[in-house]
Amino acid sequence: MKPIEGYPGSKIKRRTLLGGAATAAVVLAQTAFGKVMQKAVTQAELIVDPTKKLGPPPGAIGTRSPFEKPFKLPSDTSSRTPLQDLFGTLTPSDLHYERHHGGVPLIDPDKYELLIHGMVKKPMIFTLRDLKKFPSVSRTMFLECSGNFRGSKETLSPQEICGLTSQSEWTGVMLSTLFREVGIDPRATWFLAEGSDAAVMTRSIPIDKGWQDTMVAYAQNGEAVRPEQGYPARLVLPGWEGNTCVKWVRRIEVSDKPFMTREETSKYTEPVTGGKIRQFSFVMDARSIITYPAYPAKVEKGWIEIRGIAWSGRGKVVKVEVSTNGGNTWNEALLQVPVLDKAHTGFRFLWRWNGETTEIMSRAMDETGYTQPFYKTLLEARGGTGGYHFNPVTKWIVQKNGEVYLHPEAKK
Ligand SMILES: Nc1nc2c(c(=O)[nH]1)N[C@H]1C(S)=C(S)[C@@H](COP(=O)(O)O)O[C@H]1N2
Ligand SMILES: [Mo]
Repeated sequence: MKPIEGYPGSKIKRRTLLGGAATAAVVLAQTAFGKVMQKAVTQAELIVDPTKKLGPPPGAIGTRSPFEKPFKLPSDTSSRTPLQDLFGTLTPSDLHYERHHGGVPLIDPDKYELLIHGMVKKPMIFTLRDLKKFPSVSRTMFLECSGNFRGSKETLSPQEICGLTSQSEWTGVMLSTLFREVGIDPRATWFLAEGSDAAVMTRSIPIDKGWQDTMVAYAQNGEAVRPEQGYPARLVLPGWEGNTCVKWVRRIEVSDKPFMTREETSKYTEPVTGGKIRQFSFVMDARSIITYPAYPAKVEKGWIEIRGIAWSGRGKVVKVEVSTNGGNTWNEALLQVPVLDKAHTGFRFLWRWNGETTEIMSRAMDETGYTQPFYKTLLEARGGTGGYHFNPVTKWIVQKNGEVYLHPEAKK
């Protein structure tokens, strides 16, 4: 940012602009993110004066500017949302995190069927057309994998630490609507949800959650659910761990007991103190993370808008506090309104950095009074081993030279 010399009437010199871009490219080129940026800056130099040449006509499908290259960091089993590259709280569908136990199946929507059977009056099969005939509901909420924590080294970005969460507007039919169609036996207490991927992933879910707010979603952010997110239909359980949100859902079996599937016995359980293991910990606890400034960003002395997101599976976020002095004092951040229930909520705090090395961090509070725990407290509660549902306060160290790194305490 700089004032234009001699304004009004003066022209910005082309050389000045390109010079600025080239410097930025050199600084950024030292990181992996920088390599992508550098390429984009080089392309920019090909553009002469966009006011002198007719641009291409409207296209059949929109594109992202070639200058913007957010990516999902895929591994064999998951890929993560680049939280540090996003603004606001809606995740572009192609940047929604992915977690697959058996890859992504491609399902023909005309052949899709959802069977509901077990402790019901009349078992039924619903086609996709059937699902779309019922009254529909849209709801903006987050999904989060309960395995959403990584903290092995200082050079991790928000994406690498907790990019297994994303937010979409989901549209579909309430499961309670389908429950009424089949007539649930009043003695039923659980149901099994089964996916039609190579993992045939299954989870047992308390029937109350089915009646309360579980959705069979066929649309995401205004279009059909993407194959990676469960096309043509998936379950979305507001505020509950991502694993219960069975994708490519093909079967629901109503029962009076849980089914004790692999994903709720050997997986998706976490140690607590006393050598015990916690099972069926469905709800995602409140969490927040500063996404700017955060690694790999570099900041300058002066005013900085600290930005981030906060969320809770138990309800609305009511408060986010930010500390810029290692936790000695806390300031209430501004929440972006409207604050939605069980949804990513943007927060911001204006900070004047004096250029000295310091620690910045955020902690979220939800409407149940739950406060996001510190790393050490949480680790102690888990008998020193961590596991799923690990939602600690994330601390960033802002160094004198403006570089930002993850606090070395986060070693899990
Ligand atoms: N059928 C099926 N459903 C599934 C999975 C899967 O592998 N197969 N992964 C689960 C896990 S562990 C998570 S965190 C979420 C991820 O949803 P997403 O890939 O749309 O982000 O889907 C859940 N539903
Ligand atoms: Mo997950």
